[in-house]
Amino acid sequence: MTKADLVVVANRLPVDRDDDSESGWRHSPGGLVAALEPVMRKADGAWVGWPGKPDLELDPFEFDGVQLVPVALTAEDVELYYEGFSNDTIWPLYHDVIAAPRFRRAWWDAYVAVNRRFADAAAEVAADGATVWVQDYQLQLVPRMLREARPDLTIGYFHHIPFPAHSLFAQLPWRRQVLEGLLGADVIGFQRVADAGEFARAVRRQLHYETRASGIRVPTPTGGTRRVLAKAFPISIDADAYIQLAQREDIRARAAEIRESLGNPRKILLGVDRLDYTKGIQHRLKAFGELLEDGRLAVEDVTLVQVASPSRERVDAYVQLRDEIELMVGRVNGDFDTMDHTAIRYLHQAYPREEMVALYLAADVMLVTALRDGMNLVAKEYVASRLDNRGVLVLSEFAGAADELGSALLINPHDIGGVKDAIMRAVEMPVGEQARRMRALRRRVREHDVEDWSRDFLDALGQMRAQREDIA
Ligand code: GDG
Repeated sequence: MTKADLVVVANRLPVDRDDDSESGWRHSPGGLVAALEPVMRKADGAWVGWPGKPDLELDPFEFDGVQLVPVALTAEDVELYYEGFSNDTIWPLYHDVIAAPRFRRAWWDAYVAVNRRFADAAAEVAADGATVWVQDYQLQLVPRMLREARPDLTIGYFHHIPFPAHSLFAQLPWRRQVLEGLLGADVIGFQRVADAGEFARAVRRQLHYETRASGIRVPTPTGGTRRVLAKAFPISIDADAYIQLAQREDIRARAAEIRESLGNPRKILLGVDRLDYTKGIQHRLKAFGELLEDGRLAVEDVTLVQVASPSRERVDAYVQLRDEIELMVGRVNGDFDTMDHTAIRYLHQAYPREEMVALYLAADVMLVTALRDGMNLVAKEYVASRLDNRGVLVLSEFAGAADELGSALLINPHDIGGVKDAIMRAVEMPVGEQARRMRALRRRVREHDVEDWSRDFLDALGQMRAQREDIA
């Protein structure tokens, strides 16, 4: 195996199985892959991750100039480490306990064992003095495991989801181990300034380490201290890619076709989410249903398109959520549909990116009503696609994106009355105001895209390395 100077460690490899292609693999869509691939190619990079199917044992292979290092997971690992501890303990706990987290010791044991496997794979492929960048909540123990195995490495970790308030985090039976795991990194990146603040607070309360601004002093085994940087690096999208898609004639034609097929309503509202209880889909449906009931909106004039792409379908809370959402959609449509018009066009499906952009172009109002969300890239994708500066973004203040996208109509999704008023304001907003707001939103997304994000993070890591070398 060739050793790599830059190693990304993520739960998933950046590829999906594709039996029709020559290599048997294709790129999985997503901004992270797009952002990191150019840097990875330049740096002789390697990517450590799970290939996405249980019990698949594969040797490392090269794909499009990047070395991929598969980590095998058994069906039991998937159940305990991934569906269990990652998605039924950490995910609900870190999203403000919107669903009840379940604490199972067997899940934790599997989480430790699988994190160890990822750390071992990364330690093996990393060249002497390499940089390793660990991604997200499935792998919170990897930074420390790696540091112990390979003190020569510079280690970064980026947390894509929120970090909770200490009163919630404190519920976790393994809270100290998780904090120690993360503190193995030199740089710990969060989406929002508030997330970094909550992390520092948890470190002070649980471990009694000294924290100052973004710096944390972590004791070393030799009796000294090591400085860890914990700060916000808000993630973004590949804005140019969305701009290019939004310019394509076929995609623009498809947007017109979508409007046509909905009966050319005066206004189209859009929601695009993984079907997840953090996204506030029910709050959105409730607000929209009440507006129809109140007569403030009429089904002939307005349609809500809700794409809820299938997600985590083997976790109980998601099965229940799907039932609840589909019941609500059925009720609203049953009450308000006519032969010619539908209130909610609900799609429990995943679409190619081209179709998503066509939907963004077709939508007059984008509804992002997350109850808690690390960032929410959909909000940024909508904004980037609106080349004509028309359209209105309604955005939850509980999504990380709200820190940057202050020109959206910001809402508290729990305040249904407030959500209804914001929807009305969006539907009735004069084009001048739409343009003013959209221009500001687009400027922010274009000026801070995902390439800037990865460069900022890797620069911070580089500085930490330089400081360490200075001291040594
Ligand atoms: C996590 C954090 C943070 C969705 N349905 C389809 C589809 N998508 C794409 C969207 C967007 C992505 O998936 C979803 O990203 P989000 O940011 O909205 O949400 P999470 O999946 O929860 O992501 C989040 C993110 O990590 C990055 O750090 O922002 O807070 O929870 O790109 O467009 N794409 C396609 N078909 C679909 O049906 N092609």
